[in-house]
Amino acid sequence: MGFLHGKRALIVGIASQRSIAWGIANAMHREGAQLAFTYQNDRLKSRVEEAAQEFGSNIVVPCDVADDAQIENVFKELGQHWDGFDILVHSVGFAPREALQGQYLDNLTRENFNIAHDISSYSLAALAKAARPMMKDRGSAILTLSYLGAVRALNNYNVMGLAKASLEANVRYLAYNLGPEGTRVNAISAGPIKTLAAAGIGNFRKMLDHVEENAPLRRSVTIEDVGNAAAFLCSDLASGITGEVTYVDAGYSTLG
Ligand code: 0WD
Repeated sequence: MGFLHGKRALIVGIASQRSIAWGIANAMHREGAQLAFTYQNDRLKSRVEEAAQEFGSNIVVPCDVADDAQIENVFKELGQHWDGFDILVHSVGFAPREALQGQYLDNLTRENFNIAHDISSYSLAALAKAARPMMKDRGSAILTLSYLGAVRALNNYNVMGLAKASLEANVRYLAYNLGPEGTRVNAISAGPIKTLAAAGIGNFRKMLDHVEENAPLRRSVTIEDVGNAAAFLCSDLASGITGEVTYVDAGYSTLG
């Protein structure tokens, strides 16, 4: 029996089979969790429906996290299938493409700043707030995805680094707020992985090569590496861990 047997998980953020959320869904499914999914827009709907089918689920709900009404609706619809659930995976991030090229100040605008923080950080708290009644008092877990650019100034990551710093603070405040009702909140800071979102970051290939040559494990990480760590962090095996950022990056962040 898998270590997530009997758990129900909502996965937000599948865009393709390369998505980190796909790796997480795969590991959680393997460990016995029942899954539900959201998709951002009609362009991604059929892909997410395929994912759901592959993971034995028929719960697929629209959710653009920029839209409050859609966030409310997710849990209304989910409530028609489940009376409660145990795991919320937030694997969503976005900044306008031009903000992720060149120097930080080159393409910094109030609008780019707001979009990056809204989609990449605020959405975690908004989803946690809307999910709260269905997750409380059952030993639930919330997980989000961060990146090293939250704590170090990195080439091209720019305003997204600020948004990830906000996201990591969000994890600590949510953990403090929701801890008394038994809900844990954690982040995984993943090493670079070639996904759709990553393709938007300037010189991504160079970053990946650098990690593969220098990380202690001399490789980059995969969505399977991240998926397995996510499954653990959202399981009862991690019952004493909350408010943490766990690095799944082949050790890269430990280098001086
Ligand atoms: O190297 C990487 N790939 C890393 C990614 C290293 C460390 C962290 N991360 C983070 C990302 O910042 C993000 O928070 O992991 C998370 C997942 O990213 P991913 O798996 O790399 O990217 P992708 O497969 O593109 O999924 C992100 C998805 C979006 O995809 P597109 O490509 O269409 O932007 O986030 C979703 C969307 O499906 N998304 C939204 N979902 C709902 N509402 C929204 C939105 N407004 N915007 C983006």
